[in-house]
Amino acid sequence: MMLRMRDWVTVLPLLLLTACSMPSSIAQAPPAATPPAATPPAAVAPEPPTPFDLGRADIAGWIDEIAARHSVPAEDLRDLLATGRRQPAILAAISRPAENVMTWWEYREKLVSEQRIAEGTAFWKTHRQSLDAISARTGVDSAYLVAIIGVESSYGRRAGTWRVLDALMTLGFDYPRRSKFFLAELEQFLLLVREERLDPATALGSYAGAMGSPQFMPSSYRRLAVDGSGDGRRDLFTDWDDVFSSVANYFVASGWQRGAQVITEATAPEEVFAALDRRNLDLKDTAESLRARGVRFDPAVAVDTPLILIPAEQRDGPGVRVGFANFRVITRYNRSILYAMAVHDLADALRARTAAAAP
Ligand SMILES: [Ca+2]
Repeated sequence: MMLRMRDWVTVLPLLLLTACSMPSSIAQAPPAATPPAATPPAAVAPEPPTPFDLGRADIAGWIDEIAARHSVPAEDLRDLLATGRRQPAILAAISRPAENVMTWWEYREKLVSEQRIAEGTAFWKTHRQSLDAISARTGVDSAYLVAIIGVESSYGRRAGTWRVLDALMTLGFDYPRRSKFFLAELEQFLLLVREERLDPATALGSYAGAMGSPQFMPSSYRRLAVDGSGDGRRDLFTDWDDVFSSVANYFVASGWQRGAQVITEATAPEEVFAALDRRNLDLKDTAESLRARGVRFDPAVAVDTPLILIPAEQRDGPGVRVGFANFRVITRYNRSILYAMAVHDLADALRARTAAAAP
């Protein structure tokens, strides 16, 4: 994920959700978010960053455990972790309650903005050769690769300004509610640093520790990033071939179907809309079961096609859309139906703009 903290500090659910493989308790939090504008000034300035007390029993125990598990000297681990800083501003941000949950049309206006479409069209043009090659190889349309990077980091411009080491240590050691998750990611980060020869002093990311323009958490980075440029390293910070290949690989690993639909527009009776489970991310319906409830959409969709009925409020009232298996794939990248719809709509807008500009 994503987005400079100062712009998005109130959009916490979005930031967290974008962390690729967040656990389901976070993943199924109400879809993002609060309006990104107007963060009230903090009443009290956050405390300054400080080193961690590595002698603290839980921290010392964790270091010994990790050292033993990966056969590294505990002293080396302590030397590295001694450079980490506890960032109270991260704790303040992650603890801030989400306020108004955005409706789909509000969310869409924020994420599928004219600026993001214009920048994405230019970005696509710049990287066309690489995107086309990776798309042909993997079956993931270039428009979706560009859209993911556009939503995650504004095409790499906003990939995060926190040191990943600080973020993961702060949340792992001092945010009990998600400690287990973030300590697991810290462990993954330490392994990643070693494997990919990253510099932990300078590796930057979101305040939840997501890295590079596609905003991979360390576990996703280790599991799913690929070396698209063939130089023997997986570099999601500066190597666009690696970035595009890795996002495509994430999609493929989540079940992306080449050339298949993502979303189709639909209408539904009011009571069907009202009864929708907004947290559902699974293909619980089929074309047949939806039609039986009065949902109307493309009659060409075969009766046994697995589908999800998606709430999509419009400015003027209720709205629904129907998602296919590829829609579900996008929610694996970030477990939010609003996010997945925004990626799809941005991809559509980028395709339309790019086609219109073609000679
Ligand atoms: Ca590479």
